[in-house]
Amino acid sequence: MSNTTQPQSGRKVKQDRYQYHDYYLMNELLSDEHRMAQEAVRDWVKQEVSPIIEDYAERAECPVHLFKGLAEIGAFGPSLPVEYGGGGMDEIAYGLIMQELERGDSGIRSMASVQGSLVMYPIFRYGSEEQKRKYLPKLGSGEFIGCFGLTEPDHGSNPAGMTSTLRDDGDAYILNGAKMWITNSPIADIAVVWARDDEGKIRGVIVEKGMKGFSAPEIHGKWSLRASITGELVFEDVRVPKKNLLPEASGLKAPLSCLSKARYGIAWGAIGAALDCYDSALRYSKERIQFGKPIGQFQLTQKKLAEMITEITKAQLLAWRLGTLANEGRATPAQISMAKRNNVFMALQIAREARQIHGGMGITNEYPIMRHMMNLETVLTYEGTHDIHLLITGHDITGLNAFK
Ligand code: TGC
Ligand code: FAD
Repeated sequence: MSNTTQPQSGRKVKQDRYQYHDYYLMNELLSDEHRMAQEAVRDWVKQEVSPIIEDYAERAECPVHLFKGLAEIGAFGPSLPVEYGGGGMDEIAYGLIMQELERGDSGIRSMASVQGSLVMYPIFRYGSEEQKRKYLPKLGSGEFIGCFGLTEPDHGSNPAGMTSTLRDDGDAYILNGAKMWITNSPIADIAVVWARDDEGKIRGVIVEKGMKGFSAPEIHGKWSLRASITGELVFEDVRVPKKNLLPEASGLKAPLSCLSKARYGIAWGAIGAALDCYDSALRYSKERIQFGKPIGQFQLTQKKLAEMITEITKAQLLAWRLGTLANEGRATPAQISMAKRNNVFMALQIAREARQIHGGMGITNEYPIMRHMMNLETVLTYEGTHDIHLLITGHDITGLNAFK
């Protein structure tokens, strides 16, 4: 991908896609630590992600080498304690880091979401001290890659229906079943896997690469999140030592609590993708001349741009307030659902409007728009679909449960 854009007017414009676009001066609400974290990640994305991401996405290849860099900038478990491989920062710093990563690409943010919120967090929250000491430093440093297996081929939105089993067999459990759509599974060293024990209770285990009967084939043919690797997890009589059971996790609440952590990060992350699309559209609208004027001078283009920054600003305020509640330990799962749903949908709408502003150029890889748009189709679906989050809000406000 070139670092310059060339609108059909023929003029070359130096592209710097890393503006704040901070319309309501949110920066004033941040601490020095927040700003430092945000800038460090923004610089890293600019140097390490943006120059290569279009190529990787085009080839549908995961830039696995970025794991080490992500670890160095503190993207894995930013709000987990330092002694357990985390960043020791607060929830707003975590959110800002996800926002800057997703400004680069949703797939890169996914790498961090899964590693930090879906692998390190369950081990931190539900694991034994031995498990924490064994796995967390390696995950935090990027030496180990992890994945999270909840979704099954026949149970996506309804994980309570899962059929994977853990049969008690002396000093081990025998794991059988299959998981589907698992981010990073083909490259993972460990998988946090959810399955039913002999009493039918949902439990979590840490499965290690190389265990007999365990395989993780890649899923090909994705038109979305192409720079992220996705696969299955297949368990055929896998003998998992009992010491790999997460002792404190019992029931569906355990994996759902991990989802809350990741969904929170996505609520912030989606703003980054929206900002990148908006920034590109704003620049293009000033450079692209039609009918003798920049297209940004037409009222219809201004309407699109003005609505974009309005929606981004609303999403930033929602994320910031959610972050302050999360810092106080008061963010509810339903509040997190509302922010995930709203902000991801907002980002997808902005990608679609930005694509229109770029005209034909908007469908090319000279601009990040189509890549973000395609990525956001996944983000709208994973970690709970757009409609599932709506029903979670519906349940919360009415007290009536659509799922039962
Ligand atoms: P339900 O009866 O509502 O809940 C069971 C228990 O869990 C509690 N709970 C939560 N706790 C923490 N955080 C949450 N988000 C929680 N949601 C529910 C709940 O209070 C209850 O506790 P208790 O004490 O009463 O036992 O369960 P349900 O079976 O009716 O399901 C509700 C529903 C549909 C909302 C839930 O199943 C759901 O969220 N479905 C969506 C599934 C989903 O999001 N899957 C994501 C898979 S992972 C993924 O996509 C990773 S992509 C990562 C990347 O690449 O970035
Ligand atoms: P389904 O549940 O079959 O839903 C299909 C449609 O039906 C949706 O529109 C849904 O909203 C709707 N629907 C379902 N139930 C209802 C209802 N009660 N009321 C109204 N509408 C309903 N999972 C993991 O465990 N780990 C991962 O790392 C992971 N990574 C992923 C990466 C990618 C690229 C993708 C695409 C998915 C990933 N997932 C992962 C799975 C993801 O969480 C599921 O795809 C998601 O939860 C939806 O499940 P499903 O695809 O089976 O859709």
